[in-house]
Amino acid sequence: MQREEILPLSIIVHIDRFSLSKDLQLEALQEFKELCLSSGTEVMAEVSGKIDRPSPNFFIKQGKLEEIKELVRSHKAHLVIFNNDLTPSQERNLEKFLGTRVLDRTSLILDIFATRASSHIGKLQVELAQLTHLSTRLVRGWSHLERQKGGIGLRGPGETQLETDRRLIGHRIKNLKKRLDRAHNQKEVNRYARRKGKEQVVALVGYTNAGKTTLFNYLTQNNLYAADKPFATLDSVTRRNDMPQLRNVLFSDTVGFISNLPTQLVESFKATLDDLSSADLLLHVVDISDKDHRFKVNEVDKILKDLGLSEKPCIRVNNKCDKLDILDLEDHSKNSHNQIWLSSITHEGFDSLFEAINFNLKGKINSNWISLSSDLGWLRAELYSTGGVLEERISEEGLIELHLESYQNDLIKLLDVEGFTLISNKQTQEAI
Ligand SMILES: Nc1nc2c(ncn2[C@@H]2O[C@H](COP(=O)(O)OP(=O)(O)OP(=O)(O)O)[C@@H](O)[C@H]2O)c(=O)[nH]1
Ligand SMILES: [Mg+2]
Repeated sequence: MQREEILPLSIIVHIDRFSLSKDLQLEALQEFKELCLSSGTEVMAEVSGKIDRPSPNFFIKQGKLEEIKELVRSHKAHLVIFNNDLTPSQERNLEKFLGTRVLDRTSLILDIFATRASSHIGKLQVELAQLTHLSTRLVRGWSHLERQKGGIGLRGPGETQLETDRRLIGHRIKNLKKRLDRAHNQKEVNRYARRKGKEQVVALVGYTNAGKTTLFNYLTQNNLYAADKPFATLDSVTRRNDMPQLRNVLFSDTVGFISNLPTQLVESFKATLDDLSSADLLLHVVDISDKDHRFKVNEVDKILKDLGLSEKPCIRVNNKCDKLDILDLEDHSKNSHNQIWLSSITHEGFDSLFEAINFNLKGKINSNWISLSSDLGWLRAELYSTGGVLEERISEEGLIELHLESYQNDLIKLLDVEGFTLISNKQTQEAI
């Protein structure tokens, strides 16, 4: 379908409906402005205000309406963008009164997504979101379409144009869903292949612009697109870890979240976000230098809860520490297994991240004496290759005994191997 074109000169309007504090209101306006700029429009003026109850006809009150009209006139603006969701009739009434195009927040975000989607799945998802958005508008009253007769060859017998439009959109939505399912089944196969192997998946999640892709690129030595603008990433990508401190780990980079994410987007991206449910561990990446980070952390937590991911093991990664005055990032008193501090640009603080990831995926490190039966020479070699063997001796019965340092979960797996016996220590055995 055709993308709505955003014209260059715009007036942006932020109407607060929830009585936010002055600071939060300014932040919301700033974020909205960045969204508008990144969609490729020039912002000529900003209007903000507050309402308790939106007017059904115009959303805003008469005074604001006049103020915006005057700004449109003096700046010769082509477009008024609202940081709110408008009903189709409010949008139409506003367009008529102001004599310009009017976009609401959902249309704006959909528009940005449409320009950024590059992969096959990404494009399908955005089109599905746009069509779903459009179809609600059709149902809720695009009565003018009914007057557009003459679509020869398009209409079924006795249908009005509105019915035809709905039917065509309905078909297209169904078709898109089918194609998306197929594309995801293909990914499902890949996921199954991974499950059969030894690999574990660590997914990066977080608010848009937190630095997920920059962190991902370092961990996997990739070169995906990262940029100082919202929604730089739209497609989830999974790649093998490239850090020697981690073994058998895959990292997934995902689309960033934003507050008031349009429902159509969440629905359409559900399949992509569903990938998160198969992850073994989440890294919640936070831009700790952003003074609004607490609000953003809450928004991300809310979305994770909606997606049923609250119970998933999660490490909070406070990123962009280089922008703050934190002297020693390796100071472990600040770090724990579920919260660490680092900089994806200077690469400080990563030892703590590796430790936390290993702890979450594999449990504690223990050292134990174990014995191997004579046919387990291959396992002895494998254990040596992990670097975990501290000492070796031969028992009185002639068995190989190794003093082994290993992660608890690895050790549990080894206990299934016939001929592998744990000799010590009592404490570990109880823990297992
Ligand atoms: N100073 C500093 N800048 C960083 C750091 N990590 C990322 N950035 C910058 O932050 C901006 C956003 O980074 P991305 O990696 O694209 O962020 P993202 O979370 O992937 O964003 P979306 O894909 O839009 O959700 C870029 O300009 C990065 O260079 C960091 O540790 N320190
Ligand atoms: Mg990204």
